[in-house]
Amino acid sequence: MSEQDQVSDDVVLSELSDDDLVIQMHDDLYDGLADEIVEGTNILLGRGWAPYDVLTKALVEGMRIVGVDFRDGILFVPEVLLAANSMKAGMAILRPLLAETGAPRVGTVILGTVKGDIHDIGKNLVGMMLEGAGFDVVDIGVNTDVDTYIAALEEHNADILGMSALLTTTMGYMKVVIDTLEERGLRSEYGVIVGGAPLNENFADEIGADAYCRDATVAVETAVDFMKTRQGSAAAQMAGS
Ligand code: B1M
Repeated sequence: MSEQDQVSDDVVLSELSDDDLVIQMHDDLYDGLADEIVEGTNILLGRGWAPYDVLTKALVEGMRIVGVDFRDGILFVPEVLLAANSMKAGMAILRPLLAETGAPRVGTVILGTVKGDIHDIGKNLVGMMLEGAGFDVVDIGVNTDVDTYIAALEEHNADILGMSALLTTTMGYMKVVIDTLEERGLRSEYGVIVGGAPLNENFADEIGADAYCRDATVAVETAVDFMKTRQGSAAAQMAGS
């Protein structure tokens, strides 16, 4: 047993104050301790925390810290994978809670990480939040090529295409997808939202997306606004016909 495991074993999560527990969860995420993340998530929920707060304050913030040390060469891929799996274990508990708002169904979103890219935590989080806001979300996974995106849009009669990219080397693929939609005369059928850490507003404009979404909350707001506009123009068309 490593020294780190020993220290972790000595900590009784349920005896920590909320603030200390959140800090401990950041450490446990960093150390890739999925069981502890599950336990901490359940404790915070049991203390009345809103699922969204557990997600953002304990899990997303923990992952942000992991990202900094990954960038600085302190953590490497195997450790980051363990951290990611721990994060997913916590997210699995939160997912049904975030989805069960009873919101009416508002539209269908196809969600995927672009070709060449296997980062899926941000995408999954966006999917969870969209489901919670009443969207049907069809998650087509990672490393998604243009034909897979378009087949899913058509098969599910979708309203919105959501693309995620975490690498500067893969974000350009979003333009391939949008250009192909244009070429096939399909672009106006769908709203296209894009997100991921290396993106920004300018990039989204340049590739012809409808919106860049900084985070999952903005993705939900943007998707809801898009559906309102779409339903408004459909109603206006019907009134005019
Ligand atoms: Co990777 N990785 N990674 N990685 N990884 C980054 C992205 C990196 C910034 C790390 C770093 O150097 N600091 C760096 C990219 C550098 C660059 O491109 N400039 C990097 C690298 C280099 C790599 C590899 C190339 C490393 C290697 O192999 N040498 C490799 C690439 C693999 C590939 O994809 N082909 C790789 C691999 C991995 C792991 C497999 C180990 C793991 C992924 C596990 C998984 O996802 N299942 C991993 C992880 C975990 C990260 C970091 C540490 C964390 C990403 C994350 O999950 N963040 C990341 C560092 C960082 O981002 N700071 C890093 C938490 C998540 C909640 O945030 O995904 O940003 P995020 O999502 C946010 C917003 O961006 C937004 O909403 C979310 C939250 O609200 N958002 C959307 C995201 N998608 C959206 C879509 C929307 C709307 C909003 O609409 C559709």
